Amino acid sequence: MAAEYVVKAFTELQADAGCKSMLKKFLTKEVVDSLKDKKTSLGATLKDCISSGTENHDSNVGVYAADTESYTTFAGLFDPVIDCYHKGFPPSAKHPTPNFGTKEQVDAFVDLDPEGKYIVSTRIRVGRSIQGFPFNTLLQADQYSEMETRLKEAFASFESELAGKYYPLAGMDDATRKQLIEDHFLFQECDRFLKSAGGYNHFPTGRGIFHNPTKNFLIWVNEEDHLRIISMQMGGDLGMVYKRLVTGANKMESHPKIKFTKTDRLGYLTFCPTNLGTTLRSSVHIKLPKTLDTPEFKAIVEKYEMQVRGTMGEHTETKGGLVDVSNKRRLGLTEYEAVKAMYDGIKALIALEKSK
Ligand code: ADP
Ligand code: CIR
Repeated sequence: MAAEYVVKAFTELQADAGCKSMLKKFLTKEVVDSLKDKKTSLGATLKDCISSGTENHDSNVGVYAADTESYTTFAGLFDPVIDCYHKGFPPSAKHPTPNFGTKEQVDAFVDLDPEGKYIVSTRIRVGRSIQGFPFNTLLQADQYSEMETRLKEAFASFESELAGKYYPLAGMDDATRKQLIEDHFLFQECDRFLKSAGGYNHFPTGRGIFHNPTKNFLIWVNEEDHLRIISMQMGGDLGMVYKRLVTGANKMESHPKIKFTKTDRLGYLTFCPTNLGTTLRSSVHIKLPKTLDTPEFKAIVEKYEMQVRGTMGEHTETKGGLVDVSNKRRLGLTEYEAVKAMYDGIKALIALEKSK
């Protein structure tokens, strides 16, 4: 059954001239033949890993790993996708050890927009997966609940600025939920790419959000990844946002009862191959009315390896000249380098806007 699905998916993708996904590009006849009957020890198949791109031909990428082992069992598909998305990460490549930068390097991240004219808000997130659990595709309801219970206990160890409370999604009143989404603090259940990969199985079981009272340090539980650790605030003070993120990520990492999934080659493992390695996305919501989408803007985005999204999240439209600009690469470089590339790129975009 799974093998038939893969063969049919291959034929349909190849026949769709409008489909530009990496899945279409890298799911070759050879890959289909060699991987269609394989299974990981938890029972994940190639079908599980390609269902998103098969059901959504407008995917950019189109694949998700059903479990940790999928990255090796189905390496024939994942390796070229990883190499392509992260702009040069061949099977022989190895992700560097985590490095958030020296004190001097971090102190050099100053406010990118001290006049407050361009940057509305700044956010940095990292994703983490807990050892011993597969990704959404294979997770069962009791596993979601078990992870939630363990994480709730771990969150209790946050102190001072990072201390806060966990709010489960199940039972949250509608008005609170909608307000949290509108203010960019909470995730929604509406990403069809994620849905097709099984991202909303058993929803909202085990899903929730931890945040401090000021809502500048947050942790999403069981959205796309087991954890998304987030630091965010209004304005362009990237240094402050980064320092808070690093403190929070280190605190979680050192918790005696939670071990994160990491490999020598791919760094931290995530559900989507685009997030592997540092798993870090450092973004600003920025207004650039004179230069947005001009060839000069696009050249800077390319040069600093950045990505442009709509401000309500990935795959959303840009509204009123406000866009989300972030680092694109997360694998094959350190956390510090990923933030630095974005920092320099945003500085260049603001300089361009000022010159017009
Ligand atoms: P990610 O992949 O980092 O989780 P998404 O594009 O899916 O990012 O966005 C998740 C949420 O975070 C959305 O509500 C989005 O509006 C919000 N967000 C992302 N970047 C920023 C930012 N710089 N400022 C404010 N909100 C942000
Ligand atoms: C897609 O393939 O478009 C979605 N599964 C999201 C992939 C990750 N993000 C991206 O390429 N920007």
